[in-house]
Amino acid sequence: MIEKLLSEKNTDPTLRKIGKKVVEGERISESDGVYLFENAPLSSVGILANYIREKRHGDLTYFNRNFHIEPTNVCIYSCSFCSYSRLIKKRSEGWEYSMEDIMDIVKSYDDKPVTEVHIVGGVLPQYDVKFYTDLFSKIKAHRPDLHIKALTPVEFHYIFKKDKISYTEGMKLMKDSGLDSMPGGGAEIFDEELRDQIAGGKCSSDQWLEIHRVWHQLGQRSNATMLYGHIENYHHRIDHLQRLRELQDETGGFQTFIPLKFRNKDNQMSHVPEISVIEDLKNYAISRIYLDNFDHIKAYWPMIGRTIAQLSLSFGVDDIDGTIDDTTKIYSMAGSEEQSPALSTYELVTLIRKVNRKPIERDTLYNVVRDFTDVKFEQDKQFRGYFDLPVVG
Ligand code: V47
Ligand code: SF4
Repeated sequence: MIEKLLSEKNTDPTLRKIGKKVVEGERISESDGVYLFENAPLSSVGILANYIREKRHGDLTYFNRNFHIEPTNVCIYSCSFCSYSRLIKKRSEGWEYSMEDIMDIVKSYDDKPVTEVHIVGGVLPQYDVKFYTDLFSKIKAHRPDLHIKALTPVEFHYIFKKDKISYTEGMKLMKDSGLDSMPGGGAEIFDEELRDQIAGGKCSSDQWLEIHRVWHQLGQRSNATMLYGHIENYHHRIDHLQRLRELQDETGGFQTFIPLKFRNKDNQMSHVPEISVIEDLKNYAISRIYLDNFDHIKAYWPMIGRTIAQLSLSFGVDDIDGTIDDTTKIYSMAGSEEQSPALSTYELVTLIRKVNRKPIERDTLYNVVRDFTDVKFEQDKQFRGYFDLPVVG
C-alpha cells in the first residue's frame, strides 16, 4: 500500500514527498503537517501512520491495570469545555474527598492486581502542597509498588505559587514524597488566544511546558495531551504538536501523546458540534506522523468509546490506556458513549485481539508486565482468575 502512495500513480506530488520523508525517517515540517490535515485522504495518513506504528511496535498494543481517583469536582476555574466541575459557590452539588476518603479508595484495591493509580480533579485551596505530599507518602507507605501518576501543571502552578516556592523546589518535594509520573492533562490547546478563551486563568502554555521540563530534568517521565475538535483550526493543532516535539527533543521525558476529543454535553461549549470519527482518526494518524520523537500514541477509550479505540489501532495508536474500573467521571459527564467506563483485563485483551493486534499488559513506564499474545485463557485455569473470569472446574 505504501508503495502505491509513493509511486507516480499517486497524483498528489506533495503527499508523495511527505510520504517519502516518512519512509526515510525524515521529520515532517509544520507546513507538511497542516497540508496533511487539509488535503490528505484518511486512507493515506492511515497508511503512513500505520507504517510508523508497525515499524516501532509491530502489532503490540499496550494497556495497563489502573484506577482513577478524582478528589473533587469543585474547581476555582471554569474552563468552558469542562462538564465535570462545579464552581465553589455551587460546591454543595459536588464532592470533596478528605485524605481518609482517598486512602479508603486506595485500600479498596488492596486485593486487586492494579499497577497504577491516576489522581486528578478540580483545583481547590485545601488541596495544597502539604496535602498532596502527605497523600503521596501515605499511599507509598501503604502500597509501595503502586505507581502514582498524579496532578498536572494546572494544580502544580497553583499550589507552588500559593506556597511561594519555585517549580524545581515543588517538583522535588513531589518526587521525594512518592509521585512517580505526571499524566498529560491540562495542556488543552497551547495557542495563547484560544487557551485564554476556553481555559482562562489557569497556567499558561509556557508554564505547562516548563513544569514538564523541570520534571523531566529530575529524571522523571510524563505524558502529554491535546484537546481537539472545538474552536481550534489545523494550524493550532500543528502548533501544539510542534511545541511538544521541541520540548521532547530537549528532554526526552514524554512517554505518550494522548489526543482528547472535545465532548460537548452539559458544558459552556455545548453549541460547538462534535467532530466526525474521520477527523478523530486523521488526528491520531497525523499526531503519530508528526511526533517522531514520542514512543507511544494513546487512544483513551473512555473518551472515544471502545469501537473507535479498536479502529485507531490501524491509524497510529499503540496504547489504549487501562481497565479504569469505572473510576473517572470526566468523560461520562461530558457525553461519552462510555457511561460507566470499566473493562476487565479479559475484555481489554479480547478487544485488542479482535482487531488482530497483540495485547501487552504494561506498567506505567512501559515495562512489560505480561504478554498476552499466545495466552489461551479460555482453557487456562491460572489465567481465568487473572482475567477476572470466574474460576470454574
Ligand atoms: O485536561 C475535560 C480533558 C483532561 C473534556 O496521561 C475533556 O495517561 C474532552 O488528561 N471533552 C484530563 N476532553 C484527562 C487527561 C488524561 C486522561 C487519560 C489519560 C491521561 C494520561 C490523561 O480531560 C483535561 C481536558 O483536556 N477534558 N473535559 C471534554 N468535555
Ligand atoms: Fe477545573 Fe480542570 Fe475542569 Fe478546568 S478542566 S474547570 S481546571 S476541573
